[in-house]
Amino acid sequence: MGSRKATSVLSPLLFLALTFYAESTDPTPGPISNSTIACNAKERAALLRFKDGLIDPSGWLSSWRGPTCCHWTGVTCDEPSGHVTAIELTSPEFCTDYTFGGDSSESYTPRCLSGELSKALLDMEHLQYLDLSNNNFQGIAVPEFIGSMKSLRHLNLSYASFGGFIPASLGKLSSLRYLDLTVDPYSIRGLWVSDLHWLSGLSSLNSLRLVGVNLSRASDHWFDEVAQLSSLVELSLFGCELSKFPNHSQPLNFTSLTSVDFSSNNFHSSIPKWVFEIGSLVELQIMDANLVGDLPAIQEASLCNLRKLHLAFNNLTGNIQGIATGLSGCRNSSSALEVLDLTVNKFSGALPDPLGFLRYLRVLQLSENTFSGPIPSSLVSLSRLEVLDLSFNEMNGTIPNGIGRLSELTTLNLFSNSWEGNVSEDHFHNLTKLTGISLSSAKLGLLAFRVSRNWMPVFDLESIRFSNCIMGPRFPEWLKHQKNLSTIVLSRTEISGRIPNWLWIISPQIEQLDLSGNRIAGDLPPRLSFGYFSRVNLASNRLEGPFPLWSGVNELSFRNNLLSGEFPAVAHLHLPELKYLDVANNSLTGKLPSSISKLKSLAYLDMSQNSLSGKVFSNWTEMPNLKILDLSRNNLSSSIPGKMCSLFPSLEWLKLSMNGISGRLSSATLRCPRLSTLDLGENRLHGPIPKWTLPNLDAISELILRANNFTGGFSEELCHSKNLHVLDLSDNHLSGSIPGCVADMVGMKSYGHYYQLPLEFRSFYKGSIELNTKQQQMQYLDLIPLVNMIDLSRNTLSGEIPEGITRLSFLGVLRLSENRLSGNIPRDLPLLTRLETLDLSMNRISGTIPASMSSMTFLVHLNLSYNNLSGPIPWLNQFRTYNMTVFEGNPGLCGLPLRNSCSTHGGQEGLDDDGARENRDKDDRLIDLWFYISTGSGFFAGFWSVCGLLVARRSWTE
Ligand SMILES: *C1O[C@H](CO)[C@@H](O)[C@H](O)[C@H]1NC(C)=O
Ligand SMILES: *[C@@H]1O[C@H](CO)[C@@H](O)[C@H](O)[C@H]1NC(C)=O
Ligand SMILES: *[C@@H]1O[C@H](CO)[C@@H](O)[C@H](O)[C@H]1NC(C)=O
Ligand SMILES: *[C@@H]1O[C@H](CO)[C@@H](O)[C@H](O)[C@H]1NC(C)=O
Repeated sequence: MGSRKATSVLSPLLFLALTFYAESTDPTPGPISNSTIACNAKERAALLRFKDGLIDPSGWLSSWRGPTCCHWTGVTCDEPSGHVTAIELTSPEFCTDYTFGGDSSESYTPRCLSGELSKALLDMEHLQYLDLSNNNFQGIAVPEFIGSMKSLRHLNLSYASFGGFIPASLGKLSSLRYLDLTVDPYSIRGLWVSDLHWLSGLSSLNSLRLVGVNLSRASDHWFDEVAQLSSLVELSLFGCELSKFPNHSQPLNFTSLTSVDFSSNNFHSSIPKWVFEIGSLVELQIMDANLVGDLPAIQEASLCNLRKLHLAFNNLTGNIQGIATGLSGCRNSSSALEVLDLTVNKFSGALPDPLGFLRYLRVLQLSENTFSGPIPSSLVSLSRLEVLDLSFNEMNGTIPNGIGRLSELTTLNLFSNSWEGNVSEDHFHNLTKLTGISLSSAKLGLLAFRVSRNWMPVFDLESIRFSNCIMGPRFPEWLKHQKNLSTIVLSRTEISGRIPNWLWIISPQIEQLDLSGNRIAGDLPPRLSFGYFSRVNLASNRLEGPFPLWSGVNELSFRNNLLSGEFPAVAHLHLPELKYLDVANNSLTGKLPSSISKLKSLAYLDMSQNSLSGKVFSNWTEMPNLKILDLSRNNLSSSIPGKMCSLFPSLEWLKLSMNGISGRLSSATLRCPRLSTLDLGENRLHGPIPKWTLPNLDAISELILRANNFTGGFSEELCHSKNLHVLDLSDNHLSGSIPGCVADMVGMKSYGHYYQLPLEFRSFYKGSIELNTKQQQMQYLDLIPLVNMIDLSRNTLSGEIPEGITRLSFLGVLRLSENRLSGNIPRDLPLLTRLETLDLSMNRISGTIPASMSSMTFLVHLNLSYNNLSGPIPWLNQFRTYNMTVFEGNPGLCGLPLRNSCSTHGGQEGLDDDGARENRDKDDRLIDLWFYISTGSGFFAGFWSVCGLLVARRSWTE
């Protein structure tokens, strides 16, 4: 899980890591050492004018006075001529825009230059080296005249907040070896080019760094220009908004290009062949660049100099045989490869055996691809390997115990594959440097971790993550000797019994503890302190006793345990950091203390399925951050206060179903601006359903008021909600007719804009709602968005079913049973091609069953019983799967599966007048049409793609 989370924040970090890394590989020598010669008078005057143009609040250039200008800070002269050859004023501080004007609490003034660059620089005709990096020139342009500084060999204006267009005059600097115009990614300034033709003038350039410069206007030709720089050693075009990765057919003239970085662009294409034809490459990085497709064919021994290959965070496909080929056949019988990082791509196939011949390999990161097959046995001969990450793939087989010989290994990540067999002490024999290990298999029972009880491992772990791997029944004793543990994940490992005391003793160093899904029993220590902002998940065990007060914890789950007693009224004094609390399905009793609302950081609170009582929200204070609140299935009473939305201004998900909540619902209750899921089902609310108003009307996507005592009519505003896709008003006393405006419910016309739990909660628990979508109540988790349903059953609605309901093209469930509806079944019902459940039973519906309904091949659950339907049952397709209970109680119906056949049934022949024949012809045409459409789209494929997905979690009513 951790590694998945990390990916979303990676890009900016990557940027920093990479650019700072690049900082240390300057191939040009720095300024020549200082001397005691007197400086040239003209150049001394020029330096003073240059200084005058600068703003220097810290007095950094205070040494710039007196005659010996060669001794001034940052100035270097040539011996014996006294010409100024170098100005190096790179700030050692953070001078970026966001530190400027930031906290100015201290009197300390950082050494940061701003102001302007004086033309006086032109008077230093021997200046070879100019470095003004890390200052803040507040968006001034790179001056045009720099192009006339003919002697310049080294120009570094990186991280200095220059802005605007880069002048093409830079192309006149024919002696330039080093050019760095890197833009600070956090700066509000930006640098652009209108084209890159000027690059061709820089024929001596060794190092080109345009990190963060917007090259989008040069995107079509950028490589043509770059390809002419045949002396390049280093090229970094990280984050340059390049959108083309061109093919290039002419032979490339690079002979010394060793380092290339094209990361963080948006190529949306495959890697062109030429990239792997640069035989001099030592380091190649193209991460997070929207690369797609297979790798190009790579010639044998073409990557023999390559030490680092980073292609992580793309969508590359195919196998990695080509890379293995390019790395093989090298002289000295080994490639130089040290780092191979293909994390987060779509590479597939088995890992090629030759991977094991890369004897310099230190880092092998292949996680989050779809590699399959076993770990190649050759891998265990990579004696320099420090990081092996194969997690989140589809690999299988046993884990070779030769891994235990990889004595340099610090990180071994084998999480989330389909491993099987046993992992034993042998697997760790020589891993003295191991600090992190993760291991899990696809399902419990395939993989076991078996070590002797008194095993003393040779390593000292900081992090262990085991899941779906049998380690129990005893709690692993050997962990006791691991003194630096901060992450302990042993979920679904068949551990039972009590948690040993030593684990609680190290709680202050724990950042993550996950023992969920075991059979751990016993009481918990009432007081502990965990590491600050730690995450503790003990869900689905057999833990007992009162709710403990563990400080430092940020995320806490005791879901599915046996905790009892009252929720402590002092919790907020001990758990002020708590953001996530899940105590659902325990045995908490007593009044829910109003002081729980003093847990001001709470964003997620689930206390459903306990026996909590008391008046709901009585005396609660505002909980500004609460987004998700589930108190369903308790014994809470009283009415919902009108100020609920001001108590929870951030509320998105509210579930209070199955309590004893009574009273009327005030319209103020419905004005939470972000509330998208509201489940108040199975309470004792009464009175009319209040008028819905904006903005909540547009936010609401799931509304469940089932099984209360609501009266009055269907609230027509609901027809105009933009997102409502689950509407359950069943089992109330609603009367009147179903308004024709239901035809306008846009939420029922697509799957799509639906509520999802905020990202930060998704790894923990997915909010669920219970719905009567089939014959029974089902619990829906992440599939809620695929359920579009209207349930108005068990009310006293009358009138006809509005014909417009057939325009709700994505409706999956329509239940109108047990009302007083009359009229006919809408003739265009087959337009509802996704309807899975239709229940019209126990109404007064008359007329015939439209024969076209037999084309509704998705319709799995149908109930038409106890109405006044008549005529023949269209015994075709899906209808042949229905049994007689679907049709019973309609005395006028005939034919299979009922016993009364149509020919013997009185009045059946009477249908054969002209009007009826016309109707039947129309129906037959519809059958043809709909049958064609439904078979054309593949009945079974379609059926399983929707219904198969909808296989929801076991119904709690079972
Ligand atoms: C350069 O000259 C200054 C002034 O004489 C002196 O303080 C400094 O140590 C010298 N630096 C080197 C590297 O010789
Ligand atoms: C490589 O050099 C040759 C000869 O100088 C030149 O004709 C060719 O265009 C160069 N290739 C590239 C890609 O610039
Ligand atoms: C891969 O492609 C999908 C679909 O186009 C896109 O959503 C995703 O962001 C891409 N992933 C990467 C790492 O580029
Ligand atoms: C691994 O999976 C492949 C299919 O991907 C299968 O053919 C092979 O038998 C599996 N091997 C083991 C050891 O389960």
